Parts: sequence; structure tokens; C-alpha cells
Amino acid sequence: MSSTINRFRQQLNTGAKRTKDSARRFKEKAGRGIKRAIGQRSCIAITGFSGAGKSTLLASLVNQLVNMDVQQAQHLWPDLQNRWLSAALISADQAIAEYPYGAHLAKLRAGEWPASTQDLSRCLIEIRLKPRSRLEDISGKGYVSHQVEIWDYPGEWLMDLPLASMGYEQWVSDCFVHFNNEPRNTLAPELYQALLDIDPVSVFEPERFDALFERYRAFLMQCKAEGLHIINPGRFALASADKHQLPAFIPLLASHQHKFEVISPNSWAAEMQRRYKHYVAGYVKPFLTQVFAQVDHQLVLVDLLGSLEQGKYSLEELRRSLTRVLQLFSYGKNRWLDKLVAPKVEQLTFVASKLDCVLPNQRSHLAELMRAVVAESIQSARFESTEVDHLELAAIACTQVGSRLDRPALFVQQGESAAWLSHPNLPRGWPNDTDWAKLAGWRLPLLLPPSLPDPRLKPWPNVNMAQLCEHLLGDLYA
Ligand SMILES: Nc1nc2c(ncn2[C@@H]2O[C@H](COP(=O)(O)OP(=O)(O)OP(=O)(O)O)[C@@H](O)[C@H]2O)c(=O)[nH]1
Ligand SMILES: [Mg+2]
Repeated sequence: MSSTINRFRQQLNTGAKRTKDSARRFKEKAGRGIKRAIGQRSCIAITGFSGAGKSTLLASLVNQLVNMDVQQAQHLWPDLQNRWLSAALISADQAIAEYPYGAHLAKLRAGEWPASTQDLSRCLIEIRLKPRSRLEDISGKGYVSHQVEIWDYPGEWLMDLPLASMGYEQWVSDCFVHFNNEPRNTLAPELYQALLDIDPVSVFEPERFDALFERYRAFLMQCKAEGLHIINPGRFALASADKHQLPAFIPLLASHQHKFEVISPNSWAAEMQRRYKHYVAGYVKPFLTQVFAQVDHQLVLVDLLGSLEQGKYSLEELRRSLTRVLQLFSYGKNRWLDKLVAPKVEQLTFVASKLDCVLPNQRSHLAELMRAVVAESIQSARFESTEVDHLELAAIACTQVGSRLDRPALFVQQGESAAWLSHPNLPRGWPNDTDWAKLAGWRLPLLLPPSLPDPRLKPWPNVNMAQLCEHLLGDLYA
């Protein structure tokens, strides 16, 4: 009896905590919505798979903004010059983890890249501008302020977003198709058979599951190492994931061929469905809502060079997975109320990262390749009245453009050693077999950040970061 009362009390406490949490989340969300609606805050979402360069781009972007007068002294665009006062990182909510800008800055200055991201964090930047008129500055503060909100997260989480609109059965069908096609059918034929051998209506066997899940997880890691982008559950492709905290599940491939009318609650099928639902409702959907529900400007960051290096399956899957992810959002112009009720993404920019690794005379090739990779996404998502642009950049330039044998070339200094970099001809548009043959065996050089000065005193080397800032903040000066 007392254990029943205790359980009941525990449930009440959990329920009360959940209500308090949702009330806090609702208040936060409403606050964000109102700020966006009245033009005081814009939300930028960086959408990029693991290794695309999100954390580095964000560190470089914050540096450009908070040290604008030094970082962009050469590039300040006239409208900005007249109104810009300052930008600073602010913290507005103790419950949300802050983007570790200081730690990333210190790492970059020590010649290392930020570590691969393991959790969600938010970066909130307050920009102060001279008011355009007295009317704009009713409170007489001498400035108007605008907040820019950007989130950083592990790229593996992004791969799970399509699960938000699929049930377990649909996900299994998806896995079945992938397992039966290159490259997965070559990578894991035994695992495929082991997953197919489980009878979904038989009684769930926890030990057999544990052993199989370890194999399945190792396979997810292998897919990641091969440069593939459809990896679910994506959180288990992170080294830090703990299967005792996250619901672990596998695809019961035999259920793809048979539809079961009645399944017993202690069967494999029932257990996997429960875990899948829990994963989607408890992890995937909250992430989708928190980071992507109120986005003004979506930056889709793509590591095209990484996929060119990994080969055609990687590039093909990059194209497909981008299409799957982008289909989840609504795009278009917002009216005032839309921003509060059902916000749409108004601007979409496809950004190719690591441009510093591309020879200057081939940078336009990367732009053409980008257009080919995202053509399908643009067609299948509904982009009416959304501005779609492309930009190629390097958040931190590790190379310098020089001249060698009378041709523009890339020079790189890494510690004591210096070298000239070259690479095969990059394809103009979607690569054909001849392009792939040229790229075979090519390895993207793993460069370290160059020696970086104090950013308050000297600009950091980059390619096109000023264009990105202008592009993101352009609306503020319109
Ligand atoms: N040459 C060059 N390499 C870069 C640049 N930005 C990132 N990289 C490389 O790309 C790697 C991944 O960058 P991150 O910023 O950690 O990528 P991410 O998208 O945050 O990755 P996750 O946190 O794993 O999702 C770095 O470790 C660098 O090797 C750049 O501007 N130039
Ligand atoms: Mg990161």
C-alpha cells in the first residue's frame, strides 16, 4: 500500500514538474514570438550535418559581430557604418545552455578546432544601433537594440529530424531499402540478415536485443565514417550517447514484408514501437520545436569538399538527406500574426564551407556544384516567396592565396612547415564518372587553424565572412 502511495506521490511530483517546465517553455516561446513579431529579434538556424563547420562558423560570426570595427574595418558597408554602435553576447535564460564562445575562441587561438559538439546551446547577440529617428527611440536610450538568436547542436541530431514525420513502420521500410542498396548492402550483409531473422511478433528478448543493438550502433558509426548522412537513431552515432538514458531501438526488417494486425504487448514489435515513439516524442520533436520552429533565416551549411572526398555515395546521400530535412519546414513570407502563430522561414541561404581549401580559379566550380546538390531540395520544398541564395565561405582561412608558376595558388603554413596546396579539378555541377575518376584517391587536407591574433586588435583571416554578415543583417538597415 505504502509503495503505491509513494508511486502516486512520485507521479504527482513528476507531473507538477512537467507542468512547470511546459509553462516555462511556453512563456519563453511566447516571449521569443513577440520579440520576433515586433522586429526586436531574428532567429537564424544553421542547418548542417556533423563536421559541416557549424560551431566554427558560429565562433567566427560572433567574432565578426562583437569586434565589427576591427574585423570588418575594410569591408564596412555604408548603411552599417552610419548606424552601428556595438554588439555583445548576452544571456537571457539561465535554463538554456550558452554557446561556449569563449572556449571556442581560446581553442582556435591555441591552433585547434572546436571539439565535435555533443549538446544543444544557444548564442544570443544583442546589436545596438543608432536610432533612425527620435520616434524609434521613445525611451531616449540613444540606441535601438536587436537580438540575434542562433543555436549550435550536434550534426547527428539533424539526421533524426525526418523521423518527426514518420511512424516506426515507415522508418523500417526506409531502412529496408537502404540495407538493400549500395553502399550499405556491402557494408553490413550479416547485420542485415540478423535483423531480418527476428520474428517481430515473437516475445522480446532483452539480451539478444542488447547484443544486436551494439552491432547496429557500430554500423551507424561505420556509416558516419563513410560520409553517409542518413543515420538513425542519429544520437547513437555520438560517442557520448548512453543507451541507458536514451531509448535504443533497431529496425525489425521482417516487419517490412508483413503487416501485423494484432501484436502482443510483450513482442519485439511492440517494444520497438514504444521505444521509437518515446525517442521521437522525447528527443526529436522537442529539438525541432526549440531550434527550428521560429526561424527567420535558415543557413544550410554544406561540406561539399568532404563529400567529394568521400565519394559518390556520400554526395548522393547528402543531396537526399538535405531534401528530407528541408521538406520539414514551411517557407514563405510571414504576416505579422504568422510570426506568432505559424512562423515560416523567409530567407534560405545555402552556404558551402571550407572555401579556403579551394584554388581561387575553381571557387566558382564549388558554387555550381552547390546549385546542383540543392536543386532537388529547392524543387521539393515549397519555397514560394522565400529568398534563396548561395554563398561560399571559409569561417577561418587556413590558406593564403599566392602565385606559383604564374598561376594563383594556395599557400599553407602549419607550424614550422609550409607547403603549396593543390587538388584535382572540381566538377562544374553534378559530377559524372570522369569527374569521379579524377577525384579518386584525393584527400582533403586536414588543416589546423593558423596563428590567430587577439581579435580585438587584428582581423582574423576568413573568406567572405563580411558578405555573410551583410547578408544576415541586411534587413536591419533596410
Ligand atoms: N579549412 C577549414 N576547415 C574548417 C573550417 N571550419 C571547420 N573546418 C574543419 O571542419 C571540422 C568540423 O568543424 P565544426 O565546426 O566542428 O563542425 P560542426 O558542424 O560543428 O560539427 P559537429 O559539432 O560534429 O556537428 C573542423 O574540425 C575543421 O577540421 C574552415 O573555415 N576552414
Ligand atoms: Mg559543432
